[in-house]
Amino acid sequence: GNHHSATRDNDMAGYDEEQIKLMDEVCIVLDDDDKPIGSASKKVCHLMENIDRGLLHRAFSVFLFDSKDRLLLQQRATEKITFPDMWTNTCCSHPLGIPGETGSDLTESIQGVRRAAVRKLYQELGIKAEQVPIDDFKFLTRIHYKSPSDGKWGEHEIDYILFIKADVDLDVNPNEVRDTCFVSQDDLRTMFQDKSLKFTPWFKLICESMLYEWWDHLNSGLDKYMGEKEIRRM
Ligand code: DMA
Ligand code: MN
Repeated sequence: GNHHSATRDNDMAGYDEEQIKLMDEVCIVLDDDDKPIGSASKKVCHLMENIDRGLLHRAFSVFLFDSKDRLLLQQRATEKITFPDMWTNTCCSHPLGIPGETGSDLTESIQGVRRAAVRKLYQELGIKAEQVPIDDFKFLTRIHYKSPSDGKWGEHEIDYILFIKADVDLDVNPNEVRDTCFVSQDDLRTMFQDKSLKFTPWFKLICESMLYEWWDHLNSGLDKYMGEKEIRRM
């Protein structure tokens, strides 16, 4: 029949079973202005052959800071199909095409990505919902970017940037996350000097543009950066 599932695709051979199943998640397909125009599987959205034809989807990137203003980083698991083993911000994923995570105006879509963020902080890092209250996620801006992963796979997203300050307990899912660490601004600058470490392209873009300026204003003055309506094209 036509019951299409990434689980049974030949071109998924050799990848991790759990990660293959997650390729059946339903992502929100967008036009260039972040308006939902349909949906497609995570697999379809991340194949370069579709990205090269313009397929774009919605995503989010969480930056979680502890009470000492250190940023929580993760190293992606070797099992990840896209960007394995790379260091990146706290948590990234996609709001799904389900009630509560979709939204067409900015207010609704921010609520959607916040809910998705709570869901994935638990699934990847074991952070309990009560430690990351939904209203504590601060929406900064949206970044539209495209990056190949390995030729076959890549990203083409409008990425919602969310900051949250919270002290959390971690219970890491090893199928998602290989390692974690908390870093100061100096620690992160030092990590970037280390040629043996690989970083995801979106994390590099954010570090090279606004991250340190936002980080400087974590405890006062962040308001003027929050809720940006314009989509930053990178
Ligand atoms: C996708 O992240 C989102 C961005 C911003 C790159 P991901 O590959 O970690 O998604 P998932 O955890 O759902 O596999
Ligand atoms: Mn994506």
